[in-house]
Amino acid sequence: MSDSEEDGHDRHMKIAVLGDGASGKTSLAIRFAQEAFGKQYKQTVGLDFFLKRITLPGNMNVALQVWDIGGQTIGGKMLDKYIFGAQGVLLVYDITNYQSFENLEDWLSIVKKVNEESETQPLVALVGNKIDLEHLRTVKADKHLRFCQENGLSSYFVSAKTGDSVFLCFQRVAAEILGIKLNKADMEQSQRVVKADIVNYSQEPVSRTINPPRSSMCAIQ
Ligand code: G3D
Ligand code: MG
Repeated sequence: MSDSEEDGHDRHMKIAVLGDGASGKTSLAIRFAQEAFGKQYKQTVGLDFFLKRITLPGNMNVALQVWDIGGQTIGGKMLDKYIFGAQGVLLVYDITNYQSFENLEDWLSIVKKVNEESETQPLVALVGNKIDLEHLRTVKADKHLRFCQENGLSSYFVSAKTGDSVFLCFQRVAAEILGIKLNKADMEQSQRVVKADIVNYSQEPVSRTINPPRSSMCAIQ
C-alpha cells in the first residue's frame, strides 16, 4: 500500500454480527474474511473478530473489523460491549429456522438499547442466511422484507456455505456506512473477485482503529 493511500483513504470500521446460535454467524465471518466454509472451525466460545481489507470505489481502503458474537445469547453479559461502537450490525437468521427470525425483534431491541445514548446509530442490515437450503425455507421472503421496511433495515439473502452474496453484503454495508455509491459494475466485480488480505490485528496501529477492542476478550483469527 502506498503512503498516499495510508494518508487519505484508509478507514476502519467495526461490524458486529448478531443473531441466534447456529444461524451461521461464524460461517459468514469466515467466508468473508478467509474465503472458506469451515469444517475445522470449532463452535465459537467467547468472542472472535476478523479483520479484512476491502477496496471501495475511489480507491477507498476499508479495514473491516468483523466481531463474531460467539456463544452469547440474548441477555448475555458481554453483549453491550460487543455491540458498542459498531458502525454496522448484521442481524443474521437462518431462513430454514423460523425461531431464529422471530428472535430478531429481541436482537434489534438490544442494539437500540446499547445505542440509546449515542449520537450516531449503526447501520443495521437483515441477513437471511442458508439460501442454499431454499427447499427447506420456513421464513418467506415477504416476511423478511416487511421486517426490513418496518425497522428501516437493509436487506440481504446469503449463503455462507456457497459464498453466495456474502462479500457483496459486507461490501454494500461498508459502502452504505461511508456514503459511497456502488454501481452495478462494482457489485458484479465483487461477486467474482473475492481476494483480499487478512490483516493480523496486532500489526495495526491502535490509533487508527475507530473502536479498539478490549484485547482480553478477543481471539485473533
Ligand atoms: P453460529 O456462529 O451462528 O452459531 P455457525 O453458526 O456458523 O456455527 O453455523 C451453524 C451451522 O450451520 C453449522 O453446521 C454450519 O455449517 C451451518 N451453516 C452455516 N451457514 C450455512 C449456510 O449458508 N448453508 C448451510 N447449508 N449451512 C450453513 P453444523 O452442522 O456444523 O452445526
Ligand atoms: Mg458461532
